[in-house]
Amino acid sequence: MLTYPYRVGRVELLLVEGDITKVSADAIVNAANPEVEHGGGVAFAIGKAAAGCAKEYTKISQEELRRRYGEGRLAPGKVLVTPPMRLAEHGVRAVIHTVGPVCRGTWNDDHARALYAAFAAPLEEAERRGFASIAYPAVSAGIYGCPFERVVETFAAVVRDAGHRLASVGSVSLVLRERDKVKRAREILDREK
Ligand code: AR6
Repeated sequence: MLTYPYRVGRVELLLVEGDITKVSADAIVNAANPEVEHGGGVAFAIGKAAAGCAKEYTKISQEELRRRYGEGRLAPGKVLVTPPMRLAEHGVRAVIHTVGPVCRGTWNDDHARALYAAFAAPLEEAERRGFASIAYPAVSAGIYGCPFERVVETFAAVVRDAGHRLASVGSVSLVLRERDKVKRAREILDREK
């Protein structure tokens, strides 16, 4: 996969062009909805790649949600961890679900705060579990309609802010499928260097 490396303090930030279900990282992050119902977008792709069937992975995720939190919704800023199943074949040890804000083409301070929390929480979880690497999709930049540039900037801010606290995680990837998005993300990350 085409990879563009950046250094943020002691953390390596990797911009990767490709399919997140093919990435080798200790943890991959899912852009979930509060019901962890993996019906579309990257969630569907991860569910299908992990369990062979997205519906089956939804069932596993919803059972884990009830077991972990005793309720049927994943709150913003919280994470749910589910087993990698078939993703373990290329080294994935956990899928970490996070819920980003619904922007519908708009952007305000509430969106900014919610997206920051949605990116930060999986990184903290990965650190807690002693993982060395984590890979994210562009949370909220698809069906939830947040502006792509703001999503990339928020991701970069989370990595920058967490950098000095991380002892275990040394590599944080943002995985984008489309080449034009990678180009736009590179422009943003190059600007912030
Ligand atoms: N690899 C990498 N990126 C991908 C892949 C993939 N295989 N598939 C899609 N993307 P979205 P959201 C990109 O809509 O906006 C789901 O149905 C995609 O191009 O998946 O947070 C959930 O269940 C986009 O840039 O997530 C929720 O209901 C990015 O991943 C809802 O969508 C995120 O797009 C969440 O919406």
